[in-house]
Amino acid sequence: MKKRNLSRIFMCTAMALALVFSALCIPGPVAAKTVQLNYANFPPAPTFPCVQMERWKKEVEKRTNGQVRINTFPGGTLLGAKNMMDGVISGQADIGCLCMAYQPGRFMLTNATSLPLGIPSAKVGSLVLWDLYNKYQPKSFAKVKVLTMFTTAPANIMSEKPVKTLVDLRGMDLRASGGAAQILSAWGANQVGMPMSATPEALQKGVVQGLFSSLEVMKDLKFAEICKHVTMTDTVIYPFAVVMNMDRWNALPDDVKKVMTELGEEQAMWTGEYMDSHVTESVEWSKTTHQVEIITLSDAEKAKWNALLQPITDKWVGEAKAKGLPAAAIVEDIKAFTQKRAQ
Ligand code: 3IO
Repeated sequence: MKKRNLSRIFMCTAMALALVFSALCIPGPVAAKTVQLNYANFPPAPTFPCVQMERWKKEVEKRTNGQVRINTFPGGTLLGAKNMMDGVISGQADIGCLCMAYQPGRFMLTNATSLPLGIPSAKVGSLVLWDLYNKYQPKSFAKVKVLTMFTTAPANIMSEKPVKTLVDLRGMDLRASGGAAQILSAWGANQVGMPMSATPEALQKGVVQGLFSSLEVMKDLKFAEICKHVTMTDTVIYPFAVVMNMDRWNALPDDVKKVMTELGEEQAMWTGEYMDSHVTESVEWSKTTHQVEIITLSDAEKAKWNALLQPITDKWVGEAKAKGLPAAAIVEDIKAFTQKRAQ
């Protein structure tokens, strides 16, 4: 090859590199570095964990002026109900929404919010859970950044056959998880454990004849088509967490971290309020569209149901103590936070 050709190739390459380099350096929106984050969720898109995910996405994108883009994956398309925590720790997703009831032993401290301690609503439950998390900073979340937490509204029985007494409940196959499952067992039902995302099929196939959870799913998952009876118990909430991969969190610019941190409690409150009002809407819809019967227990009957629940808290206190947790203080704090947040 002639020397002149070689120098021409060299010149062209240098110019091309210079062009690419200057393009990268142009300030303004074209070159602003956007951070893309993948957010995994386990249940179908119309359910409340996904509704809150879309709200969080919108707020973060708005408050960071588009510096952050969130790609949402509802319906277990990126991670499923039971591998949410490990999938976020290992970085398969950047952010994940998990239900603590699906791994009761793993999230023992925060699962104390699903003891029968009288949390009255999703709004209060969400703030109490947030308070409890911030006070105790449990080890189970040490490997992730917790972005927010929230709870369902109190659980009630949705069933194919009416449940009016403990006798009606005995041996009935009902789906629940975690703390709610222990309560069903104490009442004599045959508790079947599985995530909410597996429940529509289990109901369809007759594996279970109902479930024990918050009532917005009567509408969102169309359970009112199968479960024509609801028995009001208002006993127990399911706690949730939204967690982020620690390396991805540490790599975020400070102003983005600030936006997400400030959104933590606000998002808990927003989700609680959304859940509470959506439960009301779902119950009305179930009554008018599917003629669902709402059963309220008499005071005498409710007293019988409640009497069976004290051993559950005692058992949790014993197990938590054995694991070195300040169990009695945790239970007292949940009661005190409930009083404070219900005002
Ligand atoms: C729940 C979980 C996913 C979608 C909607 C939901 N409503 C209430 C829950 C609580 C829960 O995790 C469960 O298994 O009952």
